[in-house]
Parts: sequence; structure tokens; C-alpha cells
Amino acid sequence: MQKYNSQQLMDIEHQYGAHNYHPLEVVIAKADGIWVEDPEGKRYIDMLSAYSAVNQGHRHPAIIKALKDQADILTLTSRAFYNDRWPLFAKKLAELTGKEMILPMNTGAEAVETAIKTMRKWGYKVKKVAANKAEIIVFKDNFHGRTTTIVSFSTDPDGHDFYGPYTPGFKIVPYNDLKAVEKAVNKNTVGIMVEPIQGEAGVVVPDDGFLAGLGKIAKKNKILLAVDEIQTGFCRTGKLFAYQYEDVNPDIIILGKALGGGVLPVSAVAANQSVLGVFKPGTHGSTFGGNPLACAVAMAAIDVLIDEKLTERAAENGAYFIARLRELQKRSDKIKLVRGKGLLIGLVLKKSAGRARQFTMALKEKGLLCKETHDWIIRFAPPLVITRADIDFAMEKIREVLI
Ligand code: IF1
Repeated sequence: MQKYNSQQLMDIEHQYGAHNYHPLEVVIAKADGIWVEDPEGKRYIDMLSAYSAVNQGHRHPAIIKALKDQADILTLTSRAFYNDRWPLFAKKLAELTGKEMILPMNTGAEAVETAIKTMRKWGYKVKKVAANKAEIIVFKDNFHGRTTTIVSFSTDPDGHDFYGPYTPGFKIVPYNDLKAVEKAVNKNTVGIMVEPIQGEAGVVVPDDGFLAGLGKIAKKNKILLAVDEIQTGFCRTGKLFAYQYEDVNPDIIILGKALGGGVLPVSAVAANQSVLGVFKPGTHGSTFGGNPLACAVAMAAIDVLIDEKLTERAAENGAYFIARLRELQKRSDKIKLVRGKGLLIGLVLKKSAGRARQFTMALKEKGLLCKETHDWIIRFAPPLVITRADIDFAMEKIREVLI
């Protein structure tokens, strides 16, 4: 096969690929753990982890072994037949989440759609809401995916505009505002869907008690609480799931990204029988959801989280990273604040510092791949297998760029 250099590959992509992204100018051709490499052999630390889909590190040996072993046996059956992996994956994920049932899908957006359908159907069948009147409360600056229904309640013009007509049935209230939620509740409210930390909004951490407060409102008003843990789940924030920082037991947990171990799209909704039981044969599904290859990979991905104590490591190394960044903040006139939990970290720049993109480009030159969100926030979310020594190494580069 002909070898292409980075510039050639970017040129070909610009010619033939739709321009729905504006990537940092780096081509990744290889990866291992926290490291990625371009076609010229230059190495970088991955500080994005494919938006938290690579929590276990790139090509974790146990996950790749599960992928290869399963590929040699059975890959796809559809759900028209049983297969010998999905039952075991369902049991494992149910035990991990503490929920009775799992519904498997592929991408995060599909799991969010599944949660929306679950809440609506539960509303009609259990809560007895009048036909087509169900309402779901969601939050300003949310990010839950890109389907037409999900973008209907996006408040980001880029994600939302020109895709109408929009799906009705969503009430948008300010994040971190329990009073606004209480006011938005009415007899037709079937669900509240929330990110425990808003990722795309710029790693926005709500006040302590916000999720617990949502749980109380939900319980009092017979509403389902759905937490979108697609980005915050699977140890990223220093807990297995970010909602566990609070005294709350959500009715629905929406999972994706790292469930696929950085290998395949695997998503799921976890809930009890009283909720997920609303689905009867034929009422929802997916050709690929629950496929044996994905299930084998996801089981290995879960084992790695536990075996390698990624919850504890994200908590400890995240606290260390945040502390180091805050130290830097004291000595830099460019940093406004550093926020986040575990290894989901947002560094907010002062308006006077310039645009975040110029810093992510400078960091790239120094061997760190970070992604800006909005014009003024740099996100740091490395694979959770990162060590303190790696963070020290990264901090030197970050200091050179931000001091
Ligand atoms: C893109 C953001 C991150 C998510 C939450 C559902 C989904 C996502 C909380 C949908 C996906 C992604 C998708 C990616 C960019 C990215 C992202 F910046 F847009 F917000 F991670 F921060 N719920 N997040 O974060 O999952 O269907 O993509 O599997 O769309 O460009 P998906």
C-alpha cells in the first residue's frame, strides 16, 4: 500500500470527506496506552481520549485480546436469534450498575433515544399521561447527541439550527437550577434527563446537591430521572458513575463511549424492570445492539476498569492534575479557572488570553493533543491509565504554553 504523509492525508480528507469537523492538524496513525503517533513518527500524549471513549487507554491488551478471540468465533447474529455473549454482558452490566435490566444499542445517541422512548412509554403506560402529551425536562447547554430528536432540544445553534421541523415534548431549563426544574414540572412530565457534568458546555460542574435535588423532585412528582453518563461514566470523574458523588438513585442510566473499550461503539440503557419492562418484542431494537463481538469487547472493557482500579486512579491522578493546573493558574495571567472532577478537566482561559485554539495548536507542537470547547476552554481528559510521571511531563509542556 502507498504510504501517505500527514499533509497528503489531510488534503485527501478535505477533498473527499464532508467538512463536518475542524480537526486539530495532526494525523493519528498508531496508538498505545496514552500515546498516539503520526505517520512521520512524532509521538503525542492523547489528552482527549476520543471524548472519554478511550478511558482504558488505546489498544488495551486485554480488550484487544477479547476482540480478536471473539472475532475468530462469532461476530454478528442480530437479535432474531439468541447468542452466547449478550446474556452474559447484560448480567455483568446489570450487576455493575445495580439495575435489573439492560437494553443494548451502539452509539451514545441511540442510547439517549432509547432513554427518551423509555420515559415516554413509561409515561403513557404507567403514569397514564394523555396520548402524545409527555414532556421531558432537559437543560440549557446540554449535549446528548446528534439525531433529529436530540438536536431538537439542543441550545447550541451549530448543533440545532436548520434541522427542523423539530421534535416537540421537551422543556429546556437552566442547568444547576432546581427551582426552574420544579416550576417546569406539570402532570405531563415523564422524565428529567441530565448530564452529571456538562461536557460540551465546557466541563460545567453543578453545585453539590443538584443531582440529589433532581432525584427528590422526580420522586415527589412521579417522574423518571435519567442520567446521561455517556461521557462521565466508567471512572472518568473518579467514581464509577459521576452521579455516585450524590445521594441519588437515578431511574435510568445512559451509557456509551468507554463501554466499548476504545474499540467498538457499544451503548446501553440500564434501568429496573418496572421501567425497561415497558418494551415488548418488536417495539424497539437495533441490528447491531447486543452483537457478540461488541459484548465480548464490552465485558473486557468493564473488567479492565475494575482490575486496574481506574476509579481510584482517576480520582487520585485527577486531583493531582487539577492541583498542578491550579498552581499554574496562580502564576499565569492567562488562566481564569480550572474545574472538573477526576480526569475530566476544563481549563477556562481569560478573555484577554486569546482563543483556545491557538493554545491547543501550541500544545500539539509540544506533543500534547487537547481539544478546545468553545473559544475559551481547553479540555484535559487523558486515558485513565495515565501516571503521575506522565502528568508531570504534560505539565511542563502546559506551563511552557500557558505561562
Ligand atoms: C461529536 C461534545 C463530547 C455525549 C453525551 C451523548 C453523546 C455524547 C454526554 C452522544 C457525545 C461527543 C460526540 C462528538 C463530540 C462529543 C462531545 F463535545 F460534542 F460534547 F464528548 F464532549 N451524551 N459526545 O458527550 O454519543 O452518539 O456520539 O456516541 O458529536 O462531535 P455518540
